[in-house]
Amino acid sequence: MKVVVLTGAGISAESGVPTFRDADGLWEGHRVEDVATPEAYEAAPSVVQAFYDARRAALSAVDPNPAHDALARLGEVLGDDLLLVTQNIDDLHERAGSPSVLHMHGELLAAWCTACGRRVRWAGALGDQPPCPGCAAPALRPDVVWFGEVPYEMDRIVDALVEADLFVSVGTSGAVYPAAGFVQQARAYGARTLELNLQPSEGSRWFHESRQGPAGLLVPEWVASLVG
Ligand code: BV8
Repeated sequence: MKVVVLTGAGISAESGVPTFRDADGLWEGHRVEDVATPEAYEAAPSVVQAFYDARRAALSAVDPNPAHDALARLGEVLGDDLLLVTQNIDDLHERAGSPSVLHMHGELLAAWCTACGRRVRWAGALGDQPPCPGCAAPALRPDVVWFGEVPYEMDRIVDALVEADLFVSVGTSGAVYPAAGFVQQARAYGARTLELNLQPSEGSRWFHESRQGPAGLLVPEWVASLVG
C-alpha cells in the first residue's frame, strides 16, 4: 500500500513548538506572511534573521512527541511505500528516527547562499548578512521557502500523490497552498483520504474521513490500526 503523509505545525504543538494559528499568525506583532517573504528579507534582513534565530533557539529546547515517534515506526515498516512530506521546518521527524523526510518548505537548521547557491547546515547566529563559508559573500539566508517562493521537490510530491492509495494529513489548517491542495489531488487520483487534526480545518470537507483530537493520540492509534 502506497501512503503519503502530510504534516503541519499541529504535529509539533505537543512538543512545545507554537503553531502559526496559535500565535494568531503573528510574530512580534508582524503577520507571519510579512516576515516570511523575500521582500521582507530584502527590506529588513535583521528582522527576518531574528525571527529564525528565535525559532532555532527554541528548537533546541523541545523533543519529538508520540506522533513523530509513530510516523518513524510507520516509515520503518512501509519503507519506500511511505512518503512523509512536512510543511514544518523543525527537525523533530528526523530526531524521532523517520528514515526519510521531505521538507517542502525547507529546514530551520539549513542555509543557502544567494550568491553562489551553496547549501550548508546553519552554524549558529551569524548576524544580519552571514558570510557564505564557500564564496565568503555576505549572502547566507535561511533555507526556508518563503511566501511567493516555489516549494521544494514538488515533482516528487505530485508523483507520489498520483500513486497513493492513502493520503493522510496531520496537524495542518489547510490555509497555505500548494500543500492545502494535495488532498484534492490525491482524491482525484483515487486515494482514500484521512485528516487527523485538533479542530476542523479549512480543508476538512475534502477528506473522506476527518478525526478530531491531539496528534499525540490520533497518530499512534492510526499507525497501530494500519501496521499493528
Ligand atoms: C507558492 C516556511 C507558487 C517558513 C511557510 C491566494 C489563494 C491561494 C494561494 C495563495 C493566495 N495568495 C498567495 C498564495 C500562495 C501562498 C499561500 O498559500 N498563501 C496563503 C496565506 C493564502 N503560498 C505560497 O506563497 C507558496 N508558494 O504558491 O508558489 C507555486 C505553487 C505551486 C507550485 C509551484 C509554485 C509558499 C508557501 C510556503 C510559505 N512558507 N513556512 C516558515 O516556517 O517560517 S508556510 C507555513 O505556514 C508552514 O510551513 C505551513 O505551511 C503554514 C502554516 O500552516 P500549518 O502548518 O497548517 O499551521 P497552522 O498554525 O496554520 O495550523 C495548525 C493546525 O494544527 C490547526 O488546524 C490546529 O487545529 C492543528 N493543531 C494544533 N495543535 C494540534 C493540532 N492538530 C493535532 N494535534 C495538536 N496537538
